[in-house]
Amino acid sequence: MRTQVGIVGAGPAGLLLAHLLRLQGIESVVLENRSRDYIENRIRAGVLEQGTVDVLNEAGVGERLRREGLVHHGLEISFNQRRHRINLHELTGGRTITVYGQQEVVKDLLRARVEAAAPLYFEVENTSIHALDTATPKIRFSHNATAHEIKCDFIAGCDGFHGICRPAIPAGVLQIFERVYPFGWLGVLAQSKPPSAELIYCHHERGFALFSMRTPEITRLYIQCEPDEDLANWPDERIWEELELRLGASDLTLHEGAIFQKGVTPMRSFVTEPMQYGRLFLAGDAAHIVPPTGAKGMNLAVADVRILARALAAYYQTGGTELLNAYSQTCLRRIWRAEHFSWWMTSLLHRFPDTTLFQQRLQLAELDYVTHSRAAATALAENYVGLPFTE
Ligand code: RFL
Ligand code: PHB
Repeated sequence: MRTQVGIVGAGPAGLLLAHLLRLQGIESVVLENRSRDYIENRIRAGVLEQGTVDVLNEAGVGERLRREGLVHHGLEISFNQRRHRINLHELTGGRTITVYGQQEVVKDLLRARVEAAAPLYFEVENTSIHALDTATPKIRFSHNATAHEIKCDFIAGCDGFHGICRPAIPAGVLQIFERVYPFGWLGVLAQSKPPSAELIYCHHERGFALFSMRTPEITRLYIQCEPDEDLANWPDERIWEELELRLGASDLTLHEGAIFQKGVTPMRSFVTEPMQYGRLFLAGDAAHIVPPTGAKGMNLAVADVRILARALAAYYQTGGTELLNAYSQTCLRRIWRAEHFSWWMTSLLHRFPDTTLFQQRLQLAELDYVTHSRAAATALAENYVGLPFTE
């Protein structure tokens, strides 16, 4: 097989890149090691920045998002048994966020790919990449027990944190920056009306909790837990009890509906520099991870592939490699801003196992400042809704 851009991974990064390239008349082949059913039902992110929504709309895949996405003008932060609203819309000159499940974005992009009859292979095995520092890098994989090789002009490593592309870069090329947090999130989906129409981020002495949603009838809830927590420790009654305590609100009702999905996410910050080696370009979680407290992961994946698609389009139009050569640097500016914001939100809201009274007082002082100073609230708001694309 021959293609222009070989794309490993059909998450938001890989699928959106394939779509943006197709709009520019650039061919690609997408390889995914899971089944279509699996990736359409994998529960992950839920908050889309304004810029992400704009990219999806401009790319013609925003029709259902506009219909079903829940536009939020603010969020709430709870501490010391009191809730404080951050008016995102007002503080950012009219910007908003949209709650729409990542798997819905994946479904919309998959449908566009399938309707265009563009190449996409599910359940591939033994993916490996070769000759990255030549003009014809190659991807090898097997599909239905048959071995294949694709000769590409470029390879996009969109295969997430545990993928094969980043590890294929020779030792010594990449610099890794990493921080692992001493806690995780237990996330559940429940068939019940969310307690509030907006997200509530809770700082509590028993640990962090987050009240989010997917639809007006489905709530998405998170509880700070051990990084390697055993789900067996969390029967449904304990989850509701703990959420009630951490929400600490007498004016809100926590509707206890059927919990139909449970999972534990460890938390880390991770950046690789550069995000390129020869003709391999990394995008999304393959290159960087943020803890989910800032709701930035999927948005960064979208921002990366927007830059990559534009750089590849420029190359095919003019032969120029200027934008491709600048890819890492261009992306890393936004990535490090999001890394800082995600680390800051995580540090502000969680209970650290080795915390001291001094650190707890600092957290409360910062929470008080963020919820009472317009300048501090504006800093939170502009990061949360996402900085505008300037590149
Ligand atoms: P993905 O989605 O992991 O996709 C990578 C794809 O590559 C496939 N793959 C391979 N395919 C072929 N060959 C191989 N050898 C392969 N190895 C892997 C995988 O099966 C997969 O389909 O990465 P991508 O596209 O970079 O997208 C990144 C996002 O998924 C991620 O950043 C977000 O989910 C993070 N995240 C959040 N981000 C937000 O922007 N807002 C949020 O509110 C938000 N909340 C979250 C989150 C992540 C969470 N978890 C579970 C980690 C909440 C949670 C709980
Ligand atoms: C979610 O709804 O899944 C969600 C919302 C906000 C976050 C993380 C996850 O910070």
